[in-house]
Amino acid sequence: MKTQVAIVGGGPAGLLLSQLLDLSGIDSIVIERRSRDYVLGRIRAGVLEAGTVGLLREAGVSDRMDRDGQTHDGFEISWHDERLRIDLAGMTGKPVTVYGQTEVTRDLYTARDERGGEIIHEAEVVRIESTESDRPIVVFEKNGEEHRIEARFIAGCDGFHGPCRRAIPEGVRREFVREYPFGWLGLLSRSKPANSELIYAAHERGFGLCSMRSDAVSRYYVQVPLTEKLEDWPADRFWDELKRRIPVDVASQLQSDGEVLEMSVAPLRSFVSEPLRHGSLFLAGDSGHIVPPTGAKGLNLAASDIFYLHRALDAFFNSASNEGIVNYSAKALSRVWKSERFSWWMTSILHDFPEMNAFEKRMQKAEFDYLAQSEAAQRSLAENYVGLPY
Ligand code: RFL
Ligand code: PHB
Repeated sequence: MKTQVAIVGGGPAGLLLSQLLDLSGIDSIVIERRSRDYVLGRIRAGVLEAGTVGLLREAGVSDRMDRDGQTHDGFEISWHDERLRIDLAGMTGKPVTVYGQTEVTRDLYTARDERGGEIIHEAEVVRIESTESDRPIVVFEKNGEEHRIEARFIAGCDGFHGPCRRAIPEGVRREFVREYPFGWLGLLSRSKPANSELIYAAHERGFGLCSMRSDAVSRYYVQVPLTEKLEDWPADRFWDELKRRIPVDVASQLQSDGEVLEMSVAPLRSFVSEPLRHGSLFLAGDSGHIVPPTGAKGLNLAASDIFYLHRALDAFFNSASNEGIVNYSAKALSRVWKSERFSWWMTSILHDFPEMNAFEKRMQKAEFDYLAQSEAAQRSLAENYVGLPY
């Protein structure tokens, strides 16, 4: 098989890249390890920055998002029963859009089908060869047989556990990691959201988040120790714990009798791998970096990587310019590191860290009080939450 760009991974990053390339007249093949149903069964991010929304519109996949997505002009942070609203639209002129990653991915699959895009499912990439040449090769296994794709470029959109990052030689690659000693236990429920806007709740018992997917589907999270097992958390225990961490007037609005659609635990991690290009291989999205979900940045960073990568490949194939290719890693990393900082900071001020002493606990409360009193601090938070410019 031959193509211009071989894309490893059919998550949001890989699918969005294949769609944008197609619109620029560039061929690609997407290779995805899982089935389509499996990919669409994963419940992940829910908040889209205005830049991501703009890119999805450019990709021609925005009809459902523009119809069903919720525009949020603000969100709240709480400390026990004290509530603070961050006026995103008032401070930045931009809202965020609440529309689930599952729906984004579904819209991208539909668009790829309509344009006859090639996506090979249940095909596991096992090796990447000749990345330092201009004829790199992707080797994948499907139905017990090995296949090869020869391409001009390879886009590693294969998530944190995929093989592409490891194809960059160890002497070249540098990894930066911060692991957090807790995870988020999430619950998706068929119920009216407890509040019309998101609430990030800091509490001595640990962090809690009230989010949503629509007027009829809510998404909640509680911080849990990494040792915690899903089977130890029947829904009743989850609701009890969440209610203790969120402001009492919000807890009174919580509908805990709706059907539970999904529960899962995700570890929290900050991670960056540098560089994001080696020869003809690019990394984009979670394959190159991970943020803890507290800033709602994971999916949005995947989108900004794809923005830069699409522009670079379009200039290469359609205008014979190498510049975007050469600059991709530095440009993408510059935005990645700022989102890493924001996600790390949000995580640090809102969670209960087991190793924190009394002084550090007071520092967290002081951060909250400063935010509550300072418009400058709120503006900085708002600017980061709606997304820094591309
Ligand atoms: P994805 O979505 O992980 O997609 C990568 C795809 O690559 C495939 N793959 C392979 N394909 C072929 N051959 C191989 N050898 C392969 N190895 C892997 C995988 O099957 C997969 O389909 O990465 P992408 O496209 O970069 O998108 C990034 C986002 O998915 C991610 O940043 C966010 O979802 C992160 N994230 C969250 N972000 C938020 O903003 N809010 C959240 O609440 C939130 N929850 C989450 C999350 C990520 C999670 N992960 C990665 C475990 C919850 C979880 C559980
Ligand atoms: C979600 O709705 O899943 C969600 C929202 C905001 C976050 C993280 C997750 O910061």
